[in-house]
Amino acid sequence: MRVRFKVFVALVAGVMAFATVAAAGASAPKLKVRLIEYKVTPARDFVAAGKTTVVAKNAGSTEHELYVVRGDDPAALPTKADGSVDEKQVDVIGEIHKFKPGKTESKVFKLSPGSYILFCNIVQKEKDGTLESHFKEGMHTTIEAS
Ligand SMILES: [Cu+2]
Repeated sequence: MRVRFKVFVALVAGVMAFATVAAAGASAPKLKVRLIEYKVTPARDFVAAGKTTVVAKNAGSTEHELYVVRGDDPAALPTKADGSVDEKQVDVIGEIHKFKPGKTESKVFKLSPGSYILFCNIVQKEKDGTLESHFKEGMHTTIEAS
C-alpha cells in the first residue's frame, strides 16, 4: 500500500512537472520565419512585446542564419565593404546561428516595444571568387513588437 502510494505521488509529480514545462513553452508565442535565397519571410510582421519564440525554417538550398537587431529601415544599417551588416555597429538582440537547408531552428528573443530588423548576414564566396552578401541580396525584413 505504502509503495503504491509513493509510486502514485511520483507519477502525479511527474505529470505536474511536465505540465509546467509545457505551459512555459506555450507562454512564449511563436513567430515562424521562412528563409530562402534571398528572402526572410515571417508569418506576420508583428508580435506582442515580450518573449517570442522565433521558429526559423531554412527552406533554401544553402546555409542561412537569422539576426534580430533594433531598427526599422534595413537600408539604414551600417554595412561593411562586402555588403554585410557591420554587427559591431548595430543593436543586436540575438541571433540564430547559421544552419543547414531543410532544418528548423528556434530561439526565444525578448523584444521590448519597437521595430526590429531580421536578416541573414552570411557572406558566401562564389565559384568565380566574388563575394555574395545575403543581406545585400535582400535577405531582410522588418517586424514590429507592441
Ligand atoms: Cu542567408
